[in-house]
Amino acid sequence: MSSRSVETPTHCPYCGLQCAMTLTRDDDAIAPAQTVQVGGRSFPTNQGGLCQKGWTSAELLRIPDRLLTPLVRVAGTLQPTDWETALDVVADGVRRARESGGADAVAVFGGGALTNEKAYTLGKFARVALGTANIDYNGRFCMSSAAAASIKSFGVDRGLPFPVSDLTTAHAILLFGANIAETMPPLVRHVAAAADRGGLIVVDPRRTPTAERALAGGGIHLQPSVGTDLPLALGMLRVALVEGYLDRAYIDTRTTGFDAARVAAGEWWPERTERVTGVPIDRIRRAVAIVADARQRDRGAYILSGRGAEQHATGTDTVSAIIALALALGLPGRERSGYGTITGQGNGQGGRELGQKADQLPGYRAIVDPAARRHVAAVWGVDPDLLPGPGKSAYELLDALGAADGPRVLLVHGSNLVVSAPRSQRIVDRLAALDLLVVSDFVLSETAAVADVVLPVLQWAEEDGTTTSLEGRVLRRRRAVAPPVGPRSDLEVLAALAIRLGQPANRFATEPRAVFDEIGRASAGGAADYSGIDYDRLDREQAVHWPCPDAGHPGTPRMFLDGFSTPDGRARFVGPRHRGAAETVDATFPLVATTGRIQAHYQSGSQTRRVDELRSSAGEMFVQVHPDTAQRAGLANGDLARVVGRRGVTVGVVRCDESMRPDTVFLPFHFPGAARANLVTSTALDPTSRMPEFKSCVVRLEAATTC
Ligand SMILES: Nc1nc2c(c(=O)[nH]1)N[C@H]1C(S)=C(S)[C@@H](COP(=O)(O)OP(=O)(O)OC[C@H]3O[C@@H](n4cnc5c(=O)[nH]c(N)nc54)[C@H](O)[C@@H]3O)O[C@H]1N2
Ligand SMILES: Nc1nc2c(c(=O)[nH]1)N[C@H]1C(S)=C(S)[C@@H](COP(=O)(O)OP(=O)(O)OC[C@H]3O[C@@H](n4cnc5c(=O)[nH]c(N)nc54)[C@H](O)[C@@H]3O)O[C@H]1N2
Ligand code: SF4
Ligand SMILES: [Mo]
Repeated sequence: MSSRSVETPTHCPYCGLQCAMTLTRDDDAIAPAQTVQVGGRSFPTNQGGLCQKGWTSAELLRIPDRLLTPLVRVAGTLQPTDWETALDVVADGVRRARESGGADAVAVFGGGALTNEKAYTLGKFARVALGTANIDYNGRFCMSSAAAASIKSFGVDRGLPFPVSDLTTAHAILLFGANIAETMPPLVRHVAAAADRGGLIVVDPRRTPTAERALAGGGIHLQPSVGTDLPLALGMLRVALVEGYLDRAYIDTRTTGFDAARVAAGEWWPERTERVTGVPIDRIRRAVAIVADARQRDRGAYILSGRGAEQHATGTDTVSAIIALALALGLPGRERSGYGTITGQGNGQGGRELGQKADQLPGYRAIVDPAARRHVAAVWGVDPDLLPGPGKSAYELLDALGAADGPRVLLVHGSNLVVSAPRSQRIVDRLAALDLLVVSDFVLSETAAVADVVLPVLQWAEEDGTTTSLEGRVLRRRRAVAPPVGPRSDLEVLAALAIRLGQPANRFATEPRAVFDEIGRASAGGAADYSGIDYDRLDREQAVHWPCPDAGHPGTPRMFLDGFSTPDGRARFVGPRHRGAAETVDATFPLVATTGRIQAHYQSGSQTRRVDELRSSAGEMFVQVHPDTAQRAGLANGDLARVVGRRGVTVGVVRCDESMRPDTVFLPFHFPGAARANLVTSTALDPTSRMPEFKSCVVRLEAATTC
C-alpha cells in the first residue's frame, strides 16, 4: 500500500448488521474508485469480520454498466439526456397527474437501503412537495409483521432492543425462521458460545447452515411445516405452563393480559402441536427446557425471529405468539435476556422510523396523531392540516397503479420491484399501466429498465449519510471516493423536483449533515428520538443507540429495563389463534414453496449480480427439493424444473437435498427474468401489517423442456 493511502472508516452497503469496514484508496485526493480496498474494522456488530458480500463490496464502485446520465424513454427506448430535461419531464408528469387525479395520483416507493437522510427526505417530499398520502416502502415486505407485534406488546418497535454483542454470553438462543449463517454471517460469532454449549435452537423447515451449526454444537433443529410457527410457539408456551417454567413474578409485575395467552396456548396440547407442526414433542420439550433453564439461572436466554416466521399472512399473530412465549418465560426487558427481530436491510431500522411508511411521520410517530402532525408540520414549516393522512400499504399501492382511481405516476427510490414484489407479473402489468414511472438507481435494475425516466444516483461510499443498524445503533457511512461525473444524490434529485413543483428553495436540504440535524428536530419527543445525536458525536463515539433525547444522554443500548413503552409500562400478552396459510395443497398443487436467501446474493440481486465473484459463487436459480419429491415429478438433480403455481411459473435447476421435508420446496428470490421466485408467490396479506405471504404458496414441479 502506498504511503499516501487514505483510509475511511465506514459501513457495509448491504445488510442490517452494518458491519464496520475501512475503505482504503492509494492517493490522498478523493479520486474515482479504481483502487479501493475493503478491510474489516473492529466494531461491536462484526468484530472485524465481514461476509463475502462485504469483502467484495468495493466492486460496486467500479461496475462497468454504472448509470451515468439520466435516461428518458423516447419512442419505446430509454435514451440518454441531460438532468434539466429529465427533471422537467418528471415535474410535468407529476403536474399533469395531479391536475387530473389530485395529489394522491402521484405515488412514491422507498426502501430500507436509503440512508436516514434520504428516507426522511423522501417522506417529507411525498407529504409536502407532492401532498400525496401514497408513499410506502419495501420494509413492508420485510419486518412489518414483527414491528406490528412488537408495538402491540412493547409499545414500540426497535428490532433488537439490546446490542447484538449481548448474545455472545448467552446459554440459550431460540431462532424462529432466520438463517443467519447465510444472511448475516458475522452474527454467527455472537451465537457461537451458545451453540457450543448446545443452546442454539433453530426453527426452520430446511436444514440450513444455521441449523447445521446448532446441531454441530449439540443443539436442536426443529423442522416444522411451513407456516406453523404460531402453533409451535403456543405449544411451547403450553409446555412451559404445564412443566412449571413460567416466571410468575415477572408475569404479575411486568405484564398484562396473560390469560389471553394462556387460553390460546391451552389449545396446543402436545399431540396436536406435533400433528400440526410435524415437530416431535420430545424435541419441543427439550427446547423449552433449555431456554427456561438458561433464564432461571440468569445465564442469558434470547428468542429471535426472522423472515421465515414473519413473512406470512399470519405473521403478526405468529410474532405475537413468539413474544407470548418470551414474556411467559420472563425474557424481555431484562439484562441477559430478551426477544428481538432480526431487521434485514442496511437501514431497515432507520428506514421504518423516519417517515417513508404509509402511516408514519418521523420519530416513529403515527400520521393520524394530531400532536405528531403539529410537531412535524412545524419543523417542515407547513400547515398541519395540509399533511395527508395514511396511504395504501406497499402491495395495495402497487396493485392500484394505473387503475381508474389509482396513482398514475410512481417514483421509486431504492427498490427493484419487478424482482422483489410478490406476484411479479401483476406488478409488471401495473407498472406498465402508469402514465409515468420514474426510477432513481445507480444501476439499470429490472425496474429501471421498464421506467419512463431513470435518474442516476450516488451510492454508499460516494456520499455521506447515516444508517441505523438492526439494534437501533445510529452510525456514520462516509464518503470515501469521488463519485463519477453525472450521477446526483437522491437528496439533490428530490430538492430539484421540489423546487420545480413550487416549493421554496431552502425547504429541502441537500447536505446530509443538515438533513440529519433536521431529523433530530423532527424526531424529538417521538419513540425513535434522534435529537441528542449529531454527526460530530457520531464521529467521536462511533455510534449511538436511539432513543437519545438530548446531547448529554448516553443513548439507549438496552430498552425496557425500567419498563415497557406502553401507557402502563407493562408488556401486553396477546392471545393469537392459528389460521394457517392462505393456500393449501391439493392434487394439482401438492407442494408448498417457500422462498428466501442465499449467502452470495443480496435481495433482488441488482447489485450482487454485477459482482463477478458473487455471481459465480451463487450460480443460477435453483429449486431445493427432497430427492423423492423430485423423482415423483420425473426430475433428477441438475435437471431444469418448472415450478408451477396458481399465479405463474418460475424455472430453476433441481438441487436435491435429503434433508428437505418432502412436502416443501425452497426458491431463492434473487434471480431475474423467467427465474423470478416471485412469479409464483402469493399476495395474501397479513390483516395488521399488510405483509404479503412470501413464505408460503402451493406449487407443483414439472420437467422443463429446454431448447
Ligand atoms: N445473503 C443475504 N443476506 C441478507 C439478505 C439477502 O438478500 N442476502 N437480505 C437481508 C434482508 S433485507 C433480510 S430481511 C434478512 C432476512 O434474513 P433471514 O430471515 O435469515 O432470511 P430468509 O432466507 O428470507 O428466511 C430465513 C429462513 O426462513 C425459512 N423459512 C421459510 N418458511 C418458514 C416458516 O414457515 N417458518 C420458519 N420458521 N422458517 C421458514 C427459510 O427456509 C430460510 O432459511 O437478510 C438480510 N441479509
Ligand atoms: N419471494 C420473496 N420476495 C421477497 C422476499 C422474500 O423473502 N421472498 N423478501 C422481501 C424483503 S425482506 C425485502 S427487504 C425486499 C427487498 O427487495 P428490494 O426492495 O428490491 O431491494 P433491493 O434488491 O435491495 O433493491 C434496492 C434497489 O435500490 C438501489 N439502491 C441502493 N441504494 C440506493 C440509494 O441510496 N438510492 C437509490 N435511489 N437507490 C438505491 C439498488 O441498486 C437496488 O436496485 O424483497 C422482498 N421480496
Ligand atoms: S453481514 Fe451484512 S453488513 Fe456484514 S459484511 Fe455481510 S452484507 Fe455486509
Ligand atoms: Mo428485508
